[in-house]
Amino acid sequence: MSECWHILGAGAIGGLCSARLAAAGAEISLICRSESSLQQFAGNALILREQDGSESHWGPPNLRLELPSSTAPIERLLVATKAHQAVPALAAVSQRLTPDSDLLLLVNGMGVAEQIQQRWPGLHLYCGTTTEGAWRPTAGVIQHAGKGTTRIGRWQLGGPAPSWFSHWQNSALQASWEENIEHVLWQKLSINCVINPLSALHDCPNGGLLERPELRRQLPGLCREVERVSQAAGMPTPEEGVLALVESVIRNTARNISSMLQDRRAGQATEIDYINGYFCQQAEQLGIDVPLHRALLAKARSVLQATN
Ligand code: KPL
Repeated sequence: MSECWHILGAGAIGGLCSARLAAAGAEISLICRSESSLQQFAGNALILREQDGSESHWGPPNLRLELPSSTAPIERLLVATKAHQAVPALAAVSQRLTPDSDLLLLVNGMGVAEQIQQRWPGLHLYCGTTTEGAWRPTAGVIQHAGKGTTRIGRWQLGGPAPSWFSHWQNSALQASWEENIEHVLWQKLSINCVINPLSALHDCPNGGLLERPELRRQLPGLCREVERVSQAAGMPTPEEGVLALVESVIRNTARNISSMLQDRRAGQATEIDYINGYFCQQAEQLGIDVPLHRALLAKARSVLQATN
């Protein structure tokens, strides 16, 4: 296989996908935001550290670093930035897209796909979500922290997988093709809009939400609101109920620091607007009152913005 992927987002997930796709034989162009972020890659190579301590180095010819201002046309683009960075990052390379470009959006939360579709209506838009665990100890180094699955589908159109999906299947990313990616993204959002703001506000690993009685008490009400909005939106709800699903994710990720808490601790902007903001907006459009989520969003916005 020799196929090219451009990748926007040199963070943990963008870096992990770059290394995994390069290992599967794809040619990767990792787009760095600026000259100074490009310079941070020692020897122009990306280093992937596996959980067993082994390391692989990815540089030319398999993986090249470039700037948005480079002129090569982009045929296939993976956007793996923070949700709020996706549209500005895409704008910086939009002159390099062609009428046939495919774009795969792999960001947390929801709402970015709609923004992209509105601004670049001709793009072939795909969305995905991953449960791979990775973090970036320093620029240019990715630490793999846990194996997960990656689910991908065509945004709003469904249909069969394009030929490039084989790059993902041939990689170690355990990718599956989804006929209805909106349902998958909504289910992820249902989980994130409960776990992420509570853990970020109370500065605790996910497990703390079951261990601390004052936090555990909040779960049933929040999950009931998620269930009501999901039903009104025509989204499937898990058979076991949203509360049981959220509790099982909390147990399975008990030691995780949620992405929102990681952002808070790093003093970075969080994805609250694309997780809880999107959820409350959907509820409002559907005429469902969600007082617990509205209060949680207001609290999270005021507290988390202070650290942004
Ligand atoms: O997706 C997550 C996140 O942190 O964003 C969960 C499932 C809550 C795991 O930490």
